[in-house]
This record gives sequence, C-alpha cells and structure tokens, in this order.
Amino acid sequence: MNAMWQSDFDTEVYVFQRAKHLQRHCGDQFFIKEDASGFLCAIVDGLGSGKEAEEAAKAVVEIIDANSSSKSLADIIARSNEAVAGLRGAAIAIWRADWIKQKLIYCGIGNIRFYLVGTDDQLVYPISSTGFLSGRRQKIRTQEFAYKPGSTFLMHSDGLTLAGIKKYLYASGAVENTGHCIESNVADVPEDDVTFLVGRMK
Ligand SMILES: [Mn+2]
Repeated sequence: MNAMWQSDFDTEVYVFQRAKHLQRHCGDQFFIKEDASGFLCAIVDGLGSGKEAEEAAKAVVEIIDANSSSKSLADIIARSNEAVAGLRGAAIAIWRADWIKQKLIYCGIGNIRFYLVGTDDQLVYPISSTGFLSGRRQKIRTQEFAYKPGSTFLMHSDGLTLAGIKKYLYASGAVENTGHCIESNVADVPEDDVTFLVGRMK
C-alpha cells in the first residue's frame, strides 16, 4: 500500500507498507487519527513476521483506537502492553501533536524510528526505550518537543534502512514526492515488513 492518507484537517501524510516476502499477513500496523485539536499517530511492529506478528500488532492498534481520546500516552502504552500478554511481543512508537500548543509528545519502546524537523530547523529524533511490549511491567518514558507548523516528520519500522535521512526531512517539495523517494529504497520483495509514514505537521 502506498497512498496519501485522507485528512479532514489539512494534515499531509504519505503512508507506505509492504509485507515481508509480500506475504498476506503484515506484522507492522499503523494508526492515524486526527481531530480539530490534534493528531495521534503510531507504528506497531509485532515480533517476527506473518500471522502471529500481525495478531499482536493488531491487538495493540485496537487498544490505541479504543483509548485514542486518553490524554496520557503512558496510559495507552500500559494498556497496549497488557493486550499483548500471551501473544507475540511488539515494538511501538506513538506520538500526539497538539495543534494549538504546537507541541508533540512521543513515546517509543523498541526499534521504530521517528524524526522531526524542530523549531530551530534542527533534526529532532527521540530515542525509544529498548525492549518491546510483552505483557511484563515496564517503565514508560515520554518526551516532549515543540515543532513549527509545516515541518516534516518521518516514522518508520526497522524493515526500512535509510541513509541520508536529512535529504528527505529537509526536502521542500510535495509530501507525496518525498514518499516516493523514500519508497525507492525499499526492495520489491522485502526481507522484513516495511512501514513508513512521512508527513507535514499542520
Ligand atoms: Mn520489523
């Protein structure tokens, strides 16, 4: 799948996903939801690949969806952690942008990358905690950043290896074009599930 995500609030996001070996089941799942006050976005990478990885990742996305109005990302993560008990584990990165405060709160556990161009045009890349959601109790750390409207972000699962991140984040053209450029780095038949979201903050 590769398409512009349809926004009702002028957020621009290009979404790309390709499953390992083009399998029917994809262990990566993503979540996007926006409203007049902000934007909630996540990628979840179920451990391994195939049906069981997909099942774990989907269980987490269901929890995110059901709790998307919760103000606390830590709370959403804690519930997501409970949801994968008995399933494969999952890596997660989730963030919420507040359009009015122009601030973004990020929380990540495991190997999903997130990049954002910050207020001074410097690259912001919060480091996720190590590990993964497994059902076991763990410390949940959130980080907060300011951003400028119109700045570019990129979030991707570990199936994507990208050299020269900056040329994509500082590209001035349409989000869709940047998406196509990033996409050209993905193998026709990838060895891991690949998901990325590239967009511009409202
Ligand atoms: Mn992966």
